[in-house]
Amino acid sequence: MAFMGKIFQALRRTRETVADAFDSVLKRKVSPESLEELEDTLISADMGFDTVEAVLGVVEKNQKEGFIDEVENYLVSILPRNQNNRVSHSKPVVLMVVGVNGTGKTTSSAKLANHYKSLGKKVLLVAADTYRAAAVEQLKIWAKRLDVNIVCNEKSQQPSAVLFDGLTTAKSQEMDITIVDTAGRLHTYKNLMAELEKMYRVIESRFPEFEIHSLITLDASLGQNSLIQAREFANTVQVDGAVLTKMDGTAKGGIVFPLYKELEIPVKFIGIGEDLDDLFLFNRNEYVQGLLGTGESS
Ligand SMILES: Nc1nc2c(ncn2[C@@H]2O[C@H](COP(=O)(O)OP(=O)(O)OP(=O)(O)O)[C@@H](O)[C@H]2O)c(=O)[nH]1
Ligand SMILES: [Mg+2]
Repeated sequence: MAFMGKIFQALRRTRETVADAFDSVLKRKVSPESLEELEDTLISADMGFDTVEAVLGVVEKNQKEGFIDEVENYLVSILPRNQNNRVSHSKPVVLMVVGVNGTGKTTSSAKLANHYKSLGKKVLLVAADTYRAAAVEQLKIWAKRLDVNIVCNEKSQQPSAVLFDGLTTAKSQEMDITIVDTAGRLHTYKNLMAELEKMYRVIESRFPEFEIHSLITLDASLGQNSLIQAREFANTVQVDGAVLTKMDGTAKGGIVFPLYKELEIPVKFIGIGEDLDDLFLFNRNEYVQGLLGTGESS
C-alpha cells in the first residue's frame, strides 16, 4: 500500500537504529550487555523510560520463542486504538492548531485543510497568527493553492478578533470545519497562553454551536522538548491530540509513546514533509511496524 509505504519511509531513520538494536539482540542472544545496548537505543529514540523497561521485560520473557512479534503486540497495545476518521459531525467544528513557533502549525493547518477538503468537507482557514505578517501571507498562499476560503485581517492585532470574524464567516457560509492557525510566539510565554485562553473563551461564549477540537503540533526531532511543550500547552488549553511533524528527518520517532503514556495525548496525524500530501492519519499498527521493521513493506 502506498500509504503504508510513506509512513514506513518516514520512520526510516528511527527504524535504522531501533530495528538494528533488536537484530543484534536476536543474533547475539539475550545477555545483560545486549539488553543494555537495546535499552540505550530505545531511550535515544525517545520512547520513554517506562516503555523501554517494559519492552526489555517482554524481550527477556520471550527470548526463547523469538520476541519481536511479542514486542510488536505489546507496543501496539499501549497506544490508543485507531480512530476511524471522525467526519460525521452533527455540529460544525472549529479546529484550533496550537504549538510552539516553528513546529509546523501553518503548514499543518494547510495540510489539514487539504485532508478535510478531500473528504468532501467545506473548509475555512483562519489566519489568527497576527503577530507575524509573514504568517498570514504564508497561509494565504496555501489557501489559494487549495482553493479554500480564508479569513484574515491584516489590520487587527487581536487573534481573538480574527477568530471572531472567522467563525462569523463560518456560520454564514455553513462551513463544516474551520481550521485556525495560531501564533507560536509572543513577547512572553505567559502572554501566549493568555491569548490562547482568550480565543477559547470567545468560542465558548460567542459560538457555542461549534464543537472545539485542538491539535498541538510537535516537532518529532525535538524529542523530550516536545513533551515539555505539550505539557505546558495542555495545562492551559484543551489539547485533544497531536500532529507529530517532521517525522521524515528524525531518528527520534519514539515520542508517540511517552506522549500518550505520560500526558494522555494521542498522536492523530503524522507530518512527513513540507507539502500538502505529506500528512497521514496516525495508525498504531503501521507506526509500530514501521518502527520495528516488521511490516510487509520492508
Ligand atoms: N520536513 C518537514 N518539514 C516540515 C514539516 N512540517 C513543517 N515543516 C517545515 O517547518 C518549517 C516551519 O513550519 P511552519 O508551518 O511555518 O511552522 P509554524 O509552527 O507555523 O511556525 P511559526 O508560525 O513561526 O510559529 C517550514 O519550513 C515547514 O515547511 C514536516 O512534516 N516535515
Ligand atoms: Mg505559522
